Amino acid sequence: MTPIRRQGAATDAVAALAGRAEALARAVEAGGDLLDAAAARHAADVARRVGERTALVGGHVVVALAGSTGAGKSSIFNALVGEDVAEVGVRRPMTSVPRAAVWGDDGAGPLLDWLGVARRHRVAGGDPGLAGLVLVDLPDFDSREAANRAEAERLLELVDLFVWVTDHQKYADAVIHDQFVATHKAYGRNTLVVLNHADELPDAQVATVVADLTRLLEADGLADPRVIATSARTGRGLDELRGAVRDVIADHQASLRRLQVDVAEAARALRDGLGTAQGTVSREARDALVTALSRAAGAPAALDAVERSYRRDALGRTGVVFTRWRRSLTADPLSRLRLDRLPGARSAADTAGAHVAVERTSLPAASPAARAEAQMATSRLAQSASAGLPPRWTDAVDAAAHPPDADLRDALDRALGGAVERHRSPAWWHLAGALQWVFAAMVVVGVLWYLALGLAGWLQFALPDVPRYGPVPYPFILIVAGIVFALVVSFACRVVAGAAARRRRAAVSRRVRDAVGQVADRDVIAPVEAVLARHRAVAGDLARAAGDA
Ligand SMILES: Nc1nc2c(ncn2[C@@H]2O[C@H](COP(=O)(O)OP(=O)(O)O)[C@@H](O)[C@H]2O)c(=O)[nH]1
Ligand SMILES: [Mg+2]
Repeated sequence: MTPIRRQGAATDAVAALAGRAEALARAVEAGGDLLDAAAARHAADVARRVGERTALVGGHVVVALAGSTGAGKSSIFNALVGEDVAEVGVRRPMTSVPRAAVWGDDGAGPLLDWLGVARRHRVAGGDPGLAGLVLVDLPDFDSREAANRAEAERLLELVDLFVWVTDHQKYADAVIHDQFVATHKAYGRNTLVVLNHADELPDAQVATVVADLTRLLEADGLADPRVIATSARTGRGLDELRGAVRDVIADHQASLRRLQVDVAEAARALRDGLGTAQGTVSREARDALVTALSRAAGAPAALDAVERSYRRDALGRTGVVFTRWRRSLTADPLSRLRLDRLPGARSAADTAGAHVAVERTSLPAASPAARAEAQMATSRLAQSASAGLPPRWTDAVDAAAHPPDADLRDALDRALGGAVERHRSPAWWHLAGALQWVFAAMVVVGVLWYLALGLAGWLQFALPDVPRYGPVPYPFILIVAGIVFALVVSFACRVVAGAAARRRRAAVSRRVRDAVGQVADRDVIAPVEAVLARHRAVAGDLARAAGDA
């Protein structure tokens, strides 16, 4: 591989890592307070760290010697450096502040600043295979000083390669395994384990302890752990350790791999608390909601009024002329509810858009039962839409599904007012109405005729015979026929009007349903879908950050 191609591959890898870190940052941003707060904070730190670390040029590899007191971290540090730089503790721990040694050309200053390591040593000359190595001697992580432990943990977040240093006395300590090795098991490829103080045991026992330690590391979750037995006193195993570090440096990917794992782990932690959205708002849930909202908005009362008003007008226009006055004694049901907008007139909802002073209808307030039913349909819709999501998200979906009560009531009232309008008068009303006037006129003419005959007789006029059909006089025929025809037409129209009123009710009911459906879509379903879309966006970005998409 030529250096140029390698460089190209490296920039590709950096770009891929940056893309994942961006996806992680986006997920944290989009998820906001719906994510686990601690995991989100950590993820944001990781995303920031990726930017910071990849911006540091120089291709250095940061290797940390970590372990418990007396394991020999500082001694190994000195042995690798080739000078006694770090204090070695005989009885008590000596290292409370991290110390770094840098191999090769300088230029690691910004990196060491970023690591926050102030004590620095430059290794001039030395093994050219180690050029670029930044070796850090960490404070003991079992230190009784909480500050030392915290400092070790802080640096463990930043370094590229972990070298866990232990010895035959402490290698099985739970602290090492549970708190450090196991929690860093995802970085298996960036991990070495050193069993120091090997000179204190016979060779056969060293092999046994290495095997035992390897087993424990596997139990911690490390795949294929590499254990190197060393002695800082005799120099045993140090060449092997140096070789292992050299390999990591030559690989050029250690820092990217560490960050990649950081990003993937942070994404995985967030995904653990994210659940999986099962779907969106179902057709049935929407239908149930629209039905319940229509009822709560007073649609049944409005539709009753539509039907009754139609029938009332039909009978008024087509009924017997002499009995029409009775109808004027009762109010029109649509007017009473202020739903009597004329067809074609712009409705309140059309002009309102938002909150222009809008005429309210006079529909009665929803009954407690209708209101409870609407609440239940809303909650059910939220529940089914948020199935599979953890509580924080289901709460958010539920909140999105419940707009302020008064706003929803207003919107529904406007929707109803816009959907209901007064019927037009169909042609058959006019025809039947005209006929009724003709029949009324026949009756009036017949009656007047008799009155004229009576008056003429009283005044002793000699009159010609009244025309007759057989024995029946014409005025009598006029009166009877007028009444009979009027009753027949009135009855027929009553039958037709009943059916037409039901059809009218059905037509208006569809319009009401559409209008209420629009309110449900805008004020309930769209906000719910928005939360689900937010969940999808977060899940997608986390999958990308974890490298699964
Ligand atoms: N016998 C033996 N003693 C060692 C070895 N490595 C370190 N020591 C001693 O163990 C003590 C603690 O070593 P130190 O490097 O300070 O350990 P640290 O606390 O991990 O930094 C010192 O007295 C060292 O001389 C080793 O491989 N063999
Ligand atoms: Mg030390």
